[in-house]
This record gives sequence, C-alpha cells and structure tokens, in this order.
Amino acid sequence: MSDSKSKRDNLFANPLGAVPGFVFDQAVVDVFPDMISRSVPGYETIISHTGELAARFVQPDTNCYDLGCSLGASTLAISHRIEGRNANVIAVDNSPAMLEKCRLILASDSTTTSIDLVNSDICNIDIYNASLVVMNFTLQFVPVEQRLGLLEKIYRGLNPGGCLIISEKLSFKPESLNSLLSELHHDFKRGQGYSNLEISQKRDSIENVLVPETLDNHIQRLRACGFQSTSPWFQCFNFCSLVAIK
Ligand code: GEK
Repeated sequence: MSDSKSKRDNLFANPLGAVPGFVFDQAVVDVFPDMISRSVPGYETIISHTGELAARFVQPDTNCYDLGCSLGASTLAISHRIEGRNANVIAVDNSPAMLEKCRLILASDSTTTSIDLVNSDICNIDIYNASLVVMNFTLQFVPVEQRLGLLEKIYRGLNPGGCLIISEKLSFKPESLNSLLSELHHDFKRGQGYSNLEISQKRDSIENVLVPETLDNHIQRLRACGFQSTSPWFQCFNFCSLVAIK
C-alpha cells in the first residue's frame, strides 16, 4: 500500500529483554505499511494480483470478503477493479486500532465501490453470496484448530465458480529445507535494512502467534473442504499465495 505517512518500522530495533508476544496494537498500526512491505517478499505483487483476480472473479451483485484487512491494501486493490458491478466489499479485522486507521485511509480514497468495515473475529462472521474471499496473511494468525471450520464456512458462503485467495507464510519439511527457506527470508529482511537483532526479536515475538503450515497441509485441507481446483500462483522463499475455486 502506498501510505507515504507510514513511519519506519523500528519496533524491535532496541534490546527488549523478554520479547512480548506480537499484537496488532497502535504501535504496529503506525508502522504497518513499512513493516509488511519490508518483511514479506512479494507483498506488493500479491496485493496487485489480488486486484487482477478480483477483476476476473467478482460477479455483479455479489459480496467480496477481505478477511484480516489491516489498513485495507487488498480491499482497495479489489475495490478499484470491480467498480460498476454493484458488488460489495466486506473488510473484516479484529484489531480496533487497525480498523480505525483503515477507515481514514478508505475515506480519502476515490473508489466508488461500496465497502463495509467490520470489527470482528473472522471466525464469527457470516459469509454469503460471495464471489471472492481473500485472506492475505491472516489465516496464519487463526488458531490451528479453528482453521478447518473457517475454511468450511468460506466454502459454503462462496457461489459456484467463486474464488478464495489465501496468502501465507509456509513451513517446510524436512527441517533442513525449513531452515534454508527461513534463512533466505532473513537474508531478504537484512537486504531491506533490518538488523540481526530486529530479525531475531521479531521472530521471538511472532512465535506461537503466527503459526505457519506446509503447502501440503493447506492444499489437503482445502480439498477436504470441497475445493477441487486449488494451486499456488505465487511463491517467494517461505511466502506463498494460493487460489482455490469452488
Ligand atoms: C494486507 N491482509 O495488507 N479475526 C480478524 N482479524 C484477524 C484475526 C482474526 N481472528 N487474526 C488476525 N487478524 C492484510 C495484512 S496482517 C498480516 C494482514 C501480517 C488480523 C490482524 O489484526 C491483522 O490486521 C491482520 O489480520 C493480519 O494484505 O501482519 O503479517
């Protein structure tokens, strides 16, 4: 997202002693665009192609869901590509600080698409008449035992031919491969200006908060929900985006 007022992320630059678990609070909101673009390789590509996929899949008079919308980057990419279709975007996040800033960003945008902002856990919302559901880097924060139920609900709420986009950090087997992909990611972060201290404190902070799964795991679970057509369309190191078509 191009937010020129986003501050540089230096939340983990100084030694923190006991590193607290990661939360999406005001301090994170203030640096979020900088944090996510310097931490997730391919983030901008995934967001812009979310818009391209919306242009292909969103049908007139249907709903599009952006689950874990943060500051609305995916919401806006979608909204700009579906104007004139009488489709609604429903953008959901359970962080009040994120939603408050998101509301300001959307208010200053020119899109004519109708957008509802919903402050809720994505596991507790209704999904219906959907032609597109997007979870860009959100499923990884949902407790593992709730992921199947959430995906089953999404499958039920999608219209036939509807599309689910899931972007995630992945884990790999065996452990040697996991270490390689993780080190390549850390090299990327160093290239983006993060120090070794920032990288290691952030890793400690998201441990048990962001729980990655293997690509195999994601695909098996999507199949178990009923999605027969599913494939990664993007991967860079240990970050991947998948499409699943109902
Ligand atoms: C983007 N999609 O810019 N219910 C609702 N929201 C949640 C939940 C939940 N159970 N768990 C986490 N969140 C965005 C980026 S960020 C990814 C998504 C990241 C929200 C959380 O508050 C945060 O705003 C977002 O999901 C994850 O494309 O920071 O790595």
